[in-house]
Amino acid sequence: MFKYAALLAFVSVVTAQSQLYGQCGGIGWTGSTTCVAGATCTVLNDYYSQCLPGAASSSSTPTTVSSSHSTTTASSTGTSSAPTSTATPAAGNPFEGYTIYLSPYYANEIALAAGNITDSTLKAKAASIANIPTFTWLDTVAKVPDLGTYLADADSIQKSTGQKQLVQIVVYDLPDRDCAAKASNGEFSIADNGQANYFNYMDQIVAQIQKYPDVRVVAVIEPDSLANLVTNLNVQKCANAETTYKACVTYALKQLSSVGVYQYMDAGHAGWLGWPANISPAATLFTQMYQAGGSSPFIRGLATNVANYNALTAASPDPITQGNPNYDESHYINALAPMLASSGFPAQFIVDQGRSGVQNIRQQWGDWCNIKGAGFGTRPTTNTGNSYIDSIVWVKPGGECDGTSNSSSPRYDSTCSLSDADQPAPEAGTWFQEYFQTLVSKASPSL
Ligand code: RCB
Repeated sequence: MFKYAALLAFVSVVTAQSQLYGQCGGIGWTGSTTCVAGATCTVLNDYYSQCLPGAASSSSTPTTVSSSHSTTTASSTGTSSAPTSTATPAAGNPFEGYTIYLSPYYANEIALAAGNITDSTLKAKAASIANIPTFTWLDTVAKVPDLGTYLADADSIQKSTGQKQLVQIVVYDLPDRDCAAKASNGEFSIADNGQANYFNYMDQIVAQIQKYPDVRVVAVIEPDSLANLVTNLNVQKCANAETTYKACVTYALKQLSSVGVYQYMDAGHAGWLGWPANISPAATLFTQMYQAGGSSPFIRGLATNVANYNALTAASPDPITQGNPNYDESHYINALAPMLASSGFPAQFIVDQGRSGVQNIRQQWGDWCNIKGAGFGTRPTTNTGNSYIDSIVWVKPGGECDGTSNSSSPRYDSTCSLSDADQPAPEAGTWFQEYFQTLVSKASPSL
């Protein structure tokens, strides 16, 4: 009882003054309109005032600032502005009210793939995938200029149709990438200037984004990286990469926040960090990274199930999940979100369902490579039925391979030769036609 009273007292202190970076005003806001010492309540837009670092405010009148990220200025001049820490965050779900830009790269892959199918029914279903938004993986520095092309395209679509455009990217080029596996090892190595190369990669991304301040960008940050730091520090390559991964992810969070990119750090999946032994250390690490990134409101939360196969809500637990109460992504998120919130990270989630249409197809939960019999899953939607989840998304572009089954390849990972892995499989990221056709034919809901 005493503890409860003490908690109530604590809560009333917290709600009396908003925390640094907390909300302190805006249409519909019913909470505190003053900020803790050292912060000033600042109007960012009609819907969101925020406690930003600065002279303490004793008044409840928010200070108005003009943002260098102003839509009017940018669209009338067409010029780019320098990165700024005053980019305007919109309150709420960044997906609401936006049309997701369709990746021309994926559309081209789909067009080629459909062209190779003779059965007319399957061909039509395959072709329809080009209209379902996926993320663009910036998995090499050479792909960064493509982002500029897409942003320019999205900008012009937005201007001609009046529909606000959202471009989805995956930032995926850490040095010593995929440290616990081999199939997706990347172009940079820590021993060979990797951190500086990564910072340069990030600077190039930011330079593209700041040219198009009217286009919204949502980014998934570095799949597998932080999850590997939770569970795989016994792997030498991961232990060696820990400091560099943290420095690079921090740099990404700060730089992308400075140009107003809404970010979701990759958080593995229920069958990785959802295990009881893993979830608390995971929450601690994600909160640390959020804070290292300046607790920016643009660090919106976490992405789960990227390139994996778990259900959002399983009809019944897959037998391979036995022993884990978090047997699907909903259970994982519902367990993780309050842990993060209580440590100061008000995380929201996006969940990859691109290849989750068929369940109970794996031998082990840790199997991740080209799982046989997978089908495309629930289409991207903000109608998620879970207030922690901003959107169901398709992060992994279905049809792109997870890893080669050729044991003589330098990036061969034996996971890709397991009995539940589809074979023969080409190199990670390249097109896997037979796999794609199965995803189409087994899609659930059907195409
Ligand atoms: C990555 O692989 C696997 O999770 C847990 O231990 C247990 N119990 C690839 O590396 C992921 O499923 C492990 O801690 C703890 O109480 C990437 O290349 C697997 O998905 C946990 O670490 C308790 O009974 C690829 O892109 C992940 C392990 C109990 C990515 O997957 C792998 O970890 C889990 O077991 C039982 C795509 O998702 C990395 O090591 C497996 O169930 C187990």
